Amino acid sequence: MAQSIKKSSFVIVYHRQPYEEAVENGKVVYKENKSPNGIVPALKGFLGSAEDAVWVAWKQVPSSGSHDFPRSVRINDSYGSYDVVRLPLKAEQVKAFYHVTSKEALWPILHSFPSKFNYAPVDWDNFRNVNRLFAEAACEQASDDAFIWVHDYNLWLVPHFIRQIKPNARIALFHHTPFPSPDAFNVLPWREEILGSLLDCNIVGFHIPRYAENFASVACSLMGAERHHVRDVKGPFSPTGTALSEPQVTTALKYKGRLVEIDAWPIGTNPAVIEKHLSSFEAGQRVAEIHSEIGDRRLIISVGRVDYVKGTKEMLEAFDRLLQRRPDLKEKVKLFCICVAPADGMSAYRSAQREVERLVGAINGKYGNLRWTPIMLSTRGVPFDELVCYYRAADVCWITPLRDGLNLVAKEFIGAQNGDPGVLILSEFAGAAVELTESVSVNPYSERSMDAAIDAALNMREDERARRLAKMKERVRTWDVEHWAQHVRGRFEGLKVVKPGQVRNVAS
Ligand code: GDG
Repeated sequence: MAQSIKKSSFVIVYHRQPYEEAVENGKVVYKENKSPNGIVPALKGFLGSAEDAVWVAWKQVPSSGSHDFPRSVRINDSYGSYDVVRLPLKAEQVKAFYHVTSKEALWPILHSFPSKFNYAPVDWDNFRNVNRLFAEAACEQASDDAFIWVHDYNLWLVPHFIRQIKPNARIALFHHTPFPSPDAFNVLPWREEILGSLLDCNIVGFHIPRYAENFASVACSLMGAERHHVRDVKGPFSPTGTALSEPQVTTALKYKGRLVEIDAWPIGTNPAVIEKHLSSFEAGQRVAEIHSEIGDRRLIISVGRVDYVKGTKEMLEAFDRLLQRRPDLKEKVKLFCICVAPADGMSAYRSAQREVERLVGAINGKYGNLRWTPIMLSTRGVPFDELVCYYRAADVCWITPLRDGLNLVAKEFIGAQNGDPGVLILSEFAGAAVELTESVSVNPYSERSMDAAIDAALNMREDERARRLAKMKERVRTWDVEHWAQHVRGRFEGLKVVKPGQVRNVAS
């Protein structure tokens, strides 16, 4: 552990710390997260490869009294050596900034649920202030022309504050969520301030072209930006024919004499690590155990956080109808629903969790008996080593979000398949659906579509399952997290400072 002194040329700003902090034998330890997938490991891949990289995150501190912890810690893990700088935030700041403004006001709009937008409790001054603190913490670490990479909507105002402190910094902001159409986005009363900050970036990133186009539409219609460069959409995306397809995508906007680049590239997973783990003796044994626990039943798996956008309620209702419609499936099918409960204080998700628990209880009560419980629900996280064994053993992976930025679970399931090919049912409204076009595509807003999808998955012949899986496996392997990293690095390197405060992309 050491204080960071040197200014860094590469700073990542993401609200979460990239490890689990625990106290063991009276000593604070920083444990590496086990999963090779998700936002944190994807970003850590960048830290190890940069010599003087810094990660800026928050750390919650007591509301009153002193708090004594090292602001900066040196981490050495399998990704390399890097500094993590922790911004102290009091519980009430975290609640107002993250639990209320981010989750109750911004999240529903990002996911096109204006009816859930909750304006009343928002303290926008607090949100702005926390964003300013993040920007100041990042700038303290960064050299004048550093590359500062900000992540997600809860730090939307950070680029604006960085630009004020460091006019020559190269700033990117990546969205892990969808970006909605102007009709939904414009519900936000702070829309000009948010857009102004995003247009202070050099690059604004999204998972798929649709979100990039939505952003370009808002920037043009609200702020008077102009489309500077538009190109045809090609791999890994399907340009037409799916709910989130876009045939063309804007790659640069002109705003106040500056170029703001737009990037659409989806995060990948690490299928090699999943395959390696699953080829171990222990994993093989665990998969065999799961098969023997399930017996001659078909195993359906559904994995995600408790969140109304994830469509768990709609999936459970479809499972209820399935058991009602198909008495032949009695005792022949088991749904393992991993629906991880959020951290305390997230009132936005409390009713979603209650609804999931109520439905599971009702379905098990309606169809189950002493030999058979149709649904096994886990609101606790399952260790990653175990999760991938369930992916491997499952016959069907059922992913039905009403909206989802991408959905990494879908890609992890594909990456874990081997032997008897499993079927992926994937909502048309998950960003990953534009890549995984051989999944059984489903519209979670339509009961008929939901019923047809689960029937198709359970009835699909082995040759058809194998054909679809082979195509998706190739895609998940090709467009993996390393490919994402290479792509992003390429875009960063393409940025060239031409004169103070101005940046252009040499490629465009
Ligand atoms: C956001 C966007 C976007 C889940 N349950 C367990 C577990 N997980 C892991 C999965 C996967 C990750 O959590 C979930 O990733 P998703 O992409 O599905 O969803 P979000 O958490 O909503 O993430 C999303 C993503 O950012 C990336 O940009 O795709 O759209 O909402 O890696 O494996 N892991 C373990 N136990 C569990 O029970 N170990």
